[in-house]
Amino acid sequence: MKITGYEAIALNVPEDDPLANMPEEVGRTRPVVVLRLRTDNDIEGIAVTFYGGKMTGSLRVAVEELAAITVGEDPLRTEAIITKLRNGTGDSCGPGGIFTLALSAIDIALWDIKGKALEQPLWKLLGGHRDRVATYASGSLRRGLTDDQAQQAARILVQKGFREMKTQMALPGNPTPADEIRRVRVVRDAIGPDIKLMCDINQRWRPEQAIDIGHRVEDVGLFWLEDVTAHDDYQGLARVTAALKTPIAGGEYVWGITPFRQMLEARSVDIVMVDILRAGGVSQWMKIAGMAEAFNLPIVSHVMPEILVHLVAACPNGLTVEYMPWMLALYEETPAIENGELILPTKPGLGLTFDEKAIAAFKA
Ligand code: SMN
Ligand code: MG
Repeated sequence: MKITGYEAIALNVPEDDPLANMPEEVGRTRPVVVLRLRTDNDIEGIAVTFYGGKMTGSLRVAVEELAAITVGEDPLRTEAIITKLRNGTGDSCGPGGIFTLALSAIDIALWDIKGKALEQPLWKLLGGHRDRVATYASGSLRRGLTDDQAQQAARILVQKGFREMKTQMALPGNPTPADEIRRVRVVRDAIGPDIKLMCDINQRWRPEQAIDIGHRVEDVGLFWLEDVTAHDDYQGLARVTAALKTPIAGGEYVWGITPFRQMLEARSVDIVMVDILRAGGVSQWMKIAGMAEAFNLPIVSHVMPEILVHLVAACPNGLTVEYMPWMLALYEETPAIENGELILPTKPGLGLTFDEKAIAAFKA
């Protein structure tokens, strides 16, 4: 089998909130690039990449330039292709930025091809530890909402059957610690004691602020506090992690695999969150999962549940899948949720088919 062709298209996908219909800003879109990688036996591997913002045009070109280097290669030889791509760019424009975002798209499409060629769903190829996996609603309980809106959205998520959900602190404006604490308390009041509640800070606090507010919300019983300070302040994170009873999650902003070593050795986090696009695709995500396992730590996903469900379910230390629904509209069908758990697909590869009408409608 050989790679014969490719196409990358830039899209603007609505950043709406299909889970609780509580968007912070109506009509906002997210620029993304979708990739189709084709083989001589008519298999098409697909992938999505983003974080390019106003450079999404450049990201699309980068994906096509890397895809061109893969033509003629055997798509099952993932690591050989990754090395060829690194060499092809002089090995100097990674491990961060557009190179890695483009590499990740290629790697995801290669794994989709691998699954389709071997007629197995990706989660089984990667280890197949479980066939259903916990998931949490994300993207609804955002910091820009009022307390009332957050409560209303949280109740809708519970009614929809979610057993886990994520909210945010580091509220807009100049919140006092009391304002921050009130937000998680009102959400907890709305959902009751038995729903797992996570809270994302998106790097907006100082370590000492995280320790102060973290102590004050301990009785809320958060499942985790996420990205409480700058992602690469490994020692600062470690101080927060050591000081608080609430588990600290982090890692989505980290590029490649090597910084995870520093992060784990410094005991910066209790729960390792890996973004597949910043990590370098399926191949690198799985290596980081193994590293986390060696440190006796659980691993969780970031965005794109339709893809990440495979990876989290594959690992013995996979904890839960972030159900961030932004990209679901790109596909004809996405994994179902039953009793608050995602059901693993049985179709080969990613088990996803682009909805061609949606792709045409979202074209940038
Ligand atoms: C997040 C960051 C970037 C894009 C989407 C979502 C957020 C999360 O940090 O963890 O959901
Ligand atoms: Mg986050």
